[in-house]
Amino acid sequence: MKRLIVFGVVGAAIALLGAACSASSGTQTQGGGEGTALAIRLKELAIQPATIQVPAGEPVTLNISDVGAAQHSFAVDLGSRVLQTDMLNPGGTATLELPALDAGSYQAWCTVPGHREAGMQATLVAASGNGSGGASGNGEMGGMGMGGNGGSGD
Ligand SMILES: [Cu+2]
Repeated sequence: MKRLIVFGVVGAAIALLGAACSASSGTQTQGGGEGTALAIRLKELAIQPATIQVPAGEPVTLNISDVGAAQHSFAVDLGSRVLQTDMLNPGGTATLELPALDAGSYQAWCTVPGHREAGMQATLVAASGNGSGGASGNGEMGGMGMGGNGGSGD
C-alpha cells in the first residue's frame, strides 16, 4: 500500500510540473512595440503625402517606398541634423527612424539633383496631442501635369 501512495504522489508531482511548463510556455503576452509608422511614397517629382503628419515627442518610423520609375530618395531636415535614406531604385523601399521631435514643421525632399526644385518635397509636421480628429481626406491633386519633357537629357 505504501508504494501505491508514493507512486501516486510522484505521479501528481509530474502532472503538476507538466501543467506548469505548458502553462508558462503558453502564456506569451504580446509585447507590441508601440510606435507610429507611416508610409511615404516617392514618385516622379512628388512625395506623398505632401504633408506628413506625425506625433511630436515620440519616435516615428517612416516606411518609404519608391513607387515611381526613376531613382529617388527621402531626406528630412530635423534642424539639428538631416536624416536621409539611401538612393532608392524603382520599387525599392527604405526605413527611416525619426527620433522624438519637437512640435513644428520640418522640410523633407528628394536629394536627386533637380527633383526638389521640381516640386519633389514635402512638409513634415510634428504636432503634440493625439486625437485632434477630423481627418479630412483632401489629398487629391487636380490634374497632374504630365511633364512632356522626356527627362533623360544630359
Ligand atoms: Cu526624386
